[in-house]
Amino acid sequence: MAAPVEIAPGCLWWQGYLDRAAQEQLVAELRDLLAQAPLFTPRMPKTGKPFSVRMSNCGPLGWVSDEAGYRYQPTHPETGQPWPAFPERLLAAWRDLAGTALQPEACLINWYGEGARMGLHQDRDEEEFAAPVLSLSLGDTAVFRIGGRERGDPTRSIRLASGDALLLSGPSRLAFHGVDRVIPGSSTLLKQGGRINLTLRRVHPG
Ligand code: MD3
Ligand code: FE
Repeated sequence: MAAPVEIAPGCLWWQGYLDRAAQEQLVAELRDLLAQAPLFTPRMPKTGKPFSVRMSNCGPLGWVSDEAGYRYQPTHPETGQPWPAFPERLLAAWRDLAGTALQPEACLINWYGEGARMGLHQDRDEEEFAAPVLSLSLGDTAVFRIGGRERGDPTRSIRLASGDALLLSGPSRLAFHGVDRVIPGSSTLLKQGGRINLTLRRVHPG
């Protein structure tokens, strides 16, 4: 495995962590998984304004958002079914890169179609910030931005390409971050284009 680049304190970036064959295998597993737990359109708390990113989850817990608020729950918000199990390849990535003996409890699946983006935010709905978050990117390249713990802190931008892994630990765990845009046609992995981001997370303290 190539050495990671530290793009902000505690934020490690492995370019090309997954080779093409591993990316294709993961996409095939995700196709089956999304047939069980279909993508849903999250809505903003209170206003109900839809996100441009569509989502699903796997693992014991999943992140959902609607008029009632942001939360983790064990079931899909539309089907009421438990989330599917983690694909083995995701657990292997966590073992390789996360640097903790704790198991992940949730994996949020973000799907970016044409024009989808994610505004600058912090991930604070977990009850555990000591554990890292691990992100894997598949499909079209994203222009990803990360700053500091305050919204106004300076930011740095990197392009997350298909197969890249990003670990958010230490000070970067509570950094503001977002996706400014996705570059159409930048990958041949997903036949219909678009981008998938997977984030493995710990929700509760060990
Ligand atoms: C920095 N996802 O799901 S992945 C998210 O590309 C999210 O879909 C983006 O932000 C995406 O919450 C960014 C990289 C990432 C993931 C989680 C983080 C960066 C993070 C948590 C804390 C700090
Ligand atoms: Fe986030």
